[in-house]
Amino acid sequence: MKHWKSVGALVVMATMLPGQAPQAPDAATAQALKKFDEMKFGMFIHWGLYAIPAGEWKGKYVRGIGEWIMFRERIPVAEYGQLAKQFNPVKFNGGEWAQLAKDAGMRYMVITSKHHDGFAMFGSKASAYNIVDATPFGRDPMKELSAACGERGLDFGFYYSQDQDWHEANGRGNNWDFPEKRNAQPYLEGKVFPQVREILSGYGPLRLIWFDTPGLLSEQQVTELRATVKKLQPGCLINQRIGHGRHDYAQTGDNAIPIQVYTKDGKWEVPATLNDTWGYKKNDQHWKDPRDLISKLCDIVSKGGNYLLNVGPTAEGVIPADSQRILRTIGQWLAVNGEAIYGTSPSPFNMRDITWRATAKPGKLYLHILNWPGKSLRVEGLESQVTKAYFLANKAAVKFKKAGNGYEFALPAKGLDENVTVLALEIADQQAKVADGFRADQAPARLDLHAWVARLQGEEIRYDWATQSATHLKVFEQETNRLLWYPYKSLGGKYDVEVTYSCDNAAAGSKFRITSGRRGVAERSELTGVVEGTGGKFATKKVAGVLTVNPGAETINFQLEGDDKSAGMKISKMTLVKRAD
Ligand code: H79
Repeated sequence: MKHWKSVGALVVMATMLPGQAPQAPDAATAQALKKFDEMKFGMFIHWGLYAIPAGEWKGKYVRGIGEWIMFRERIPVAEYGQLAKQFNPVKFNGGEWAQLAKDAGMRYMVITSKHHDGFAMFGSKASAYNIVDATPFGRDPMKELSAACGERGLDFGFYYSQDQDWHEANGRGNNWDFPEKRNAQPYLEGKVFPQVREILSGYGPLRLIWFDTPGLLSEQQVTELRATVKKLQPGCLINQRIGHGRHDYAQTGDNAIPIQVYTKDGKWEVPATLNDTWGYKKNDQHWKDPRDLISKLCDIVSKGGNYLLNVGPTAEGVIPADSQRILRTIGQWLAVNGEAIYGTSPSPFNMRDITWRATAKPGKLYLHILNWPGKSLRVEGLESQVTKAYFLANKAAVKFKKAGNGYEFALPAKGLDENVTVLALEIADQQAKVADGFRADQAPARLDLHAWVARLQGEEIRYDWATQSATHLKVFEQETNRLLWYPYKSLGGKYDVEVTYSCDNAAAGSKFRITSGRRGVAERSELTGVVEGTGGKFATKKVAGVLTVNPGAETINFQLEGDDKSAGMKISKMTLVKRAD
């Protein structure tokens, strides 16, 4: 089991924010980036042979993300490859998938042309291990999909796993069939470069290519990979996970949202799941709440990012009904409130509470009210003169007055939308003026790290808006659930830490650990303690000790250790209070 950890650590480090600056864009790339920035919302599709076992192998449930089943079960190539003979997605209809994306308000689609299992989901001359040559289906679904997207005005792109390929002796990852030392170069020349040329040639203009888990390729190899893409389609954007800083735009970790507006290093995107898997798993019914997803869309866009939400179609070629339901709910919200999402710029404000987020257009601000504050909304630090305020949902005018160093808006007792209500403001400046201390890049001295903006790592852990806390914290044998925050760049120094949580007295006693920094790095700072019972009510408790946050620390983590009692804890937020010393 030990190798899991080392693989995991490597993968995680390669996918962390903030990463290196992107390549300086040429004209074609700059134009593509502008379009990509305006789109904000896309559909990710993980579809491959792993949809057949769908999270079960030899009658046994397999934990974790479904498309990793070959790796986790150490399935030999000869055995896994047999799945191809069964792959016959007769219900596949590219037009339906593209229409779903359209109905969801998504503006682009990214689908797995080849995942880590090495199986090409397109007709490939470079490797017979592909959907046209190795399955009874015998069709190239990617042709149909790219055409269906084109017809509906959706941009199209491919995911391609460049370094990990468990089907190949010289691909990374499969050490059960291929224990000998790998040599990546023949694999790159024999499979990766030819296949990348194929997907860039046969499927129309690609908005982007999405590489993943860069791992161990050399700078020279990655440079060559980039050149292979740009030679065929100069305007095809390359994501950060190509490695070595050879990207056009950045990624956060999977399901990870940074807590601050994050624009200095260029465009970025959050890849995320609707349940706990990318590839289809028949037993994963841990669907995320549309309200949470809509709120996260607002949050991400307010910070300058795009949201790439995943569906995992079945082996028959059907997108699960729950995924469709969730996406259509988001689409209905966007049909009313899209003006506050598409083509907007990031919030000029920093993120000091959970109540609202903002996006901007020239002369306008959109306040996305996530957590209804009651009869009035205070917006502190807004110095521009507001000339008009109204809800996007009904265009009804909203009364407001100057208050403190900002404004106060009079609200009805309840929101207009059960998810997020958007309040549009017209302001006298093209760009909102914001007071010192409230601007996007300025971390407040008392910083609430809400569980809502944490990356929730592990199966089943969820944010629950009703209690405003992360629930279902469990300690699994291998993968402890964790909450992880990506700190402000301006954060640094010594902090007192408070935790707001609830725990039944009977469930108390689990150990917790709070860390700042990076695993295995000397400047890592750590606090530990024992979860005390709170009688099931939310309470704020100060943690003993002082947390040191080094500027540039990658993450701040909260995790439980020890025993199953931890399942009784609900965590609402962690607060960092800057110390004078
Ligand atoms: O394509 C999706 C994932 O398959 C891919 N990125 C998204 C977009 C991805 N590659 N690596 N990872 C995600 C990190 C995976 C870590 C884990 Fe494991 C896989 C945790 C559990 C299974 C490897 C095996 C590390 C621990 C056990």
